[in-house]
Amino acid sequence: MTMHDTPGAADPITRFNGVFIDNEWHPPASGKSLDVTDPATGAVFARIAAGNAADIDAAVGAARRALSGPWGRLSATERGRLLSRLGQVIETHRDDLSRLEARDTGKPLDQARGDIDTAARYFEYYGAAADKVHGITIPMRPGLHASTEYVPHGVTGHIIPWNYPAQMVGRSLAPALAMGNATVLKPAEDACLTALHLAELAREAGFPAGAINVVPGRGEIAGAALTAHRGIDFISFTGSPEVGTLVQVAAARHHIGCTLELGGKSPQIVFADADLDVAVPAVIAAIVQNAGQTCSAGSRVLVDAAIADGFTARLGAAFSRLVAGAPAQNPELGPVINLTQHRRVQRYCAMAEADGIPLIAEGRIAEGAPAGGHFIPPRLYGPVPPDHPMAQDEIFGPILALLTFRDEAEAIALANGTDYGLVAGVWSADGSRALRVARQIAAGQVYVNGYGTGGGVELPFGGIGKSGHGREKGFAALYDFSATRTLVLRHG
Ligand code: TXE
Repeated sequence: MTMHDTPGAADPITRFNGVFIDNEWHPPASGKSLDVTDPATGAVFARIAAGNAADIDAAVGAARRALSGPWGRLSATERGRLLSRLGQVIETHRDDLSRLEARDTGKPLDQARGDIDTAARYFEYYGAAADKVHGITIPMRPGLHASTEYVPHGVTGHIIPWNYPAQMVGRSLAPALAMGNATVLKPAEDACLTALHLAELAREAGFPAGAINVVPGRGEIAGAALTAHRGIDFISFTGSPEVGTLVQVAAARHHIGCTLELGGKSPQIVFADADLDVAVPAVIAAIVQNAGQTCSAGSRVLVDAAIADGFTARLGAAFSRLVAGAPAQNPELGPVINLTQHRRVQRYCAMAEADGIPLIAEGRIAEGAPAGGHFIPPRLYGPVPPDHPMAQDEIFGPILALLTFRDEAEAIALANGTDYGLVAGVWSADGSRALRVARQIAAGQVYVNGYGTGGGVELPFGGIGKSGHGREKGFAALYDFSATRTLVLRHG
């Protein structure tokens, strides 16, 4: 990523080459822009603003004014209507947004389409929910009336990653807006064009100035400025554990809350009685989706030793049919986002090979895939020793680690044997066993005989341990993006 002194070259997409504050595009205070690279070709195709602390300050100021302006005066129902309208506007721009998302992230076009639909669904869901967050009344002694209500934090800061830019805007901003917060978003420098486009669509949907402000830029500059700003009342962060720690420290310095979603090393536990016709494709989809660059990627498969040989053969055969390619080639998976990620994934593969971990199966890179693309053929390794980095670290690539277990207790111990705890899958025809095991897994979400099924917008999501804390999605996010106010009235 290179800095330029002159934003706005003729060739690359420069339509979103600004900071979006108070419903208007502004040139960044730095006067500089950042190159955006197509992960499938390695070529620069767009420029975005290199936002800095001055832009963040202007955005926070706009958000604060919005709270006491037209945005802050809307009722919950009116906010909900705007959110629902934005969901509809997103759908009318589905084709443009999907193409932009596929180009920016390198993912196959049909996956990008699904992402845009999910982004729209977040706005629709939280639009409908905005006026349904009820407080309670609390029985007290005679003469006292006590009740609760949910009030917005104020200005919320949102830092999101590059793996699902449009979806993340919906997931992070929609519940915050539903509760009446005014927002400042710092999208990721590696992929943020749809996030910027969505800000413009929010204006089209009728959002008043200052409710949504977007400042792209480098994490250590614009992101750090956002977390350090005294005018922020709550921070929502999705990204790496390392940066998550910095965010939490910054939040602690000014005594505000934060939600951290920091990825995972999510296990899929396959018992001997599992329906493999369903489990095998689901295990593959969970690691191949977005080339493994998904916080909830099922990156470990734990297999009952009793079926390990047959299962491994079946999974391996399916793995070797997988093809990585450019979005236009309609592959199962695209490239990884950049050279840094490419090197990181290759480093893990080299480590596995150096440590003698067998490569069970490998997919391939499509013929004619652009030479500059960051493609990695999906790989299945196993058996992987439980304490090996392949079984412990979030690799964020299409690399699946296979481990075996002998009994239920060992399966649970392996599943819980990392620092992470985001999602898990349990596959078994025995319902009581599946439930018994699911309840002993230390993770925010556990799926039985499915993985990530249902789209997830409605389902509370978040981690424990190194996966972070706080909950997004579903009604849980509405509670995280607000504070309980208790009202007590003495009467009579
Ligand atoms: O993340 P970063 P990176 C994991 C995944 C991946 C690794 C590194 O394992 O391989 O993290 O990815 C902003 N103050 N996940 O380097 O740097 C940054 O600009 C404030 C899992 O891309 O954490 C971007 O907007 N903000 C994860 C966002 O943080 C800062 C998704 C995430 O970038 C900052 C992504 C700073 N000092 C990566 N430095 C998931 N949970 O799904 C950077 N940022």
